[in-house]
Amino acid sequence: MFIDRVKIRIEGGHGGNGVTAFRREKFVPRGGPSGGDGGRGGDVWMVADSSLNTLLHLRYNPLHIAGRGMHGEGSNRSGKEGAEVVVAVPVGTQVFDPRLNDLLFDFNADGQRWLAAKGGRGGFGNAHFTSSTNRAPRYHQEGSAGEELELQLELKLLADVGLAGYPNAGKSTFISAVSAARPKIADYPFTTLEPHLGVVDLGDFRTFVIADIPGLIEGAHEGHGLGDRFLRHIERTKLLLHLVDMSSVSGRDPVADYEVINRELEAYDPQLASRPQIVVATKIDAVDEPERIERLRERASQDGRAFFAISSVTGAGVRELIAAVGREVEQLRAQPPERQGRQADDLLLVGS
Ligand SMILES: Nc1nc2c(ncn2[C@@H]2O[C@H](COP(=O)(O)OP(=O)(O)OP(=O)(O)O)[C@@H](O)[C@H]2O)c(=O)[nH]1
Ligand SMILES: [Mg+2]
Repeated sequence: MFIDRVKIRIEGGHGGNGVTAFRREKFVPRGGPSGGDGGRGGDVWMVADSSLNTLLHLRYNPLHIAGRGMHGEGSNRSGKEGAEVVVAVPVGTQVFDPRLNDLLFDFNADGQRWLAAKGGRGGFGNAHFTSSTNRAPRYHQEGSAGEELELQLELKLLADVGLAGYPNAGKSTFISAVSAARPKIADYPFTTLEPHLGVVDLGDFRTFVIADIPGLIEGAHEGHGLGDRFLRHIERTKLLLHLVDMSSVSGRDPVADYEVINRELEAYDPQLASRPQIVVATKIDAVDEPERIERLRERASQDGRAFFAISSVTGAGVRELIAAVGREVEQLRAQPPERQGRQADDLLLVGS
C-alpha cells in the first residue's frame, strides 16, 4: 500500500506542577519556602528524513505525545523536563492545519526540523512567590498543558521529471532502464498502480529524480481508468516526459494518443499542461512503419517540444534522451520555483 496522506495528533508534554515546601533544618526553627518549580513538558518536533519515502509508519501510529515534566520538589529542586518526541517524515511532506487547510510547514530538505507542538510550562513552586511582603507563601502553580493539535500530512513525491502517457506506453520499462527503480512491467494496461521514484545518475554526482505514475486514458479527469489522481505526484516536477507507444502491434495512433493525454493534463491543471514537455516515442525496435514516428515528431515540433525516439529494450536513443533531460533539469532548477498549487479534494489513499 502506498500512503501519501495521513492525519496525526500531537501533544506537547504537560508541564510538571510546582510544589509547596518549607525548609526543615536542625536548629532553624522556621525554614523558608523551598518548593521547586515543575519541569517543562517535552516538545514535539518533526524532522525530514530522506531515508523515508512514505507516510505509512504514521498511519499505524498517529498519536505522538511528548513526555510530562516532573513535579517540583522540596529543597528548591526543579522537576526534570519532559522528554521530547521526534516525528520523522519523508522529505517532501507538507503539514496542513486540517481545520483551516492552511499550510503550516513544508519539508523540502533532509534534516529540516520544525517545532510542531510546544510542551506546557512547569508550574512555579512556592519558593518562587516569596517576597518582602509574603515570606511564607503557601501556594504553588499547576503545570500547564502542552499544545495539542491535529495535523494533516501530505506527501508529494519530489521528482524533477514526471512520466506521463497511456497505460502500456513503456513508462515503467523506461524508468527501470535508466534508474535502480524496479516497478512491475507487463504487457497489459494499468500494471503500475502506485507511483515509483527512480534516481538517474548522470555521473559527477549529478542526479535527477523521475516519477513513474500509472497511465492515463481519455476521460481520466472524470475518473476513467485509474483517474487523474496520481497526477498530483508529478504536479511539482519541472519537466514532463510524455511517452508514446510507437509499436505497430499496439494498433494505436501515436498522434491521437499524444493529443488525448495532453488534453487530460490540461483538464487536471492547465499549469501542468504548460510545463516543459519532451515528447518520447517508445518501443522503436518494434516499429514497422517509420512514418508513425515522423508524424509524431512533426506534431511535437508544432507544439515547440523536443522529440526523442527510444527503445528501452535495445537502449537506442536512451543515452541521448537522458543527457538532454539532465541538461534541461539543471537549467530549470536554476530558475526560481513557481508557486505550488494544491488540490482540496485529494484522496486519502493512493495505490492498491
Ligand atoms: N519491444 C519493446 N517493448 C517494450 C519497450 N518498452 C516497454 N515495452 C513493453 O511494453 C509493455 C508495457 O511496458 P510497461 O513499462 O509496463 O508500460 P507502462 O507504461 O509502465 O504501463 P502501465 O504501468 O500499465 O501504465 C511491456 O510488455 C514491456 O515489455 C521497448 O522499448 N520495446
Ligand atoms: Mg507502468
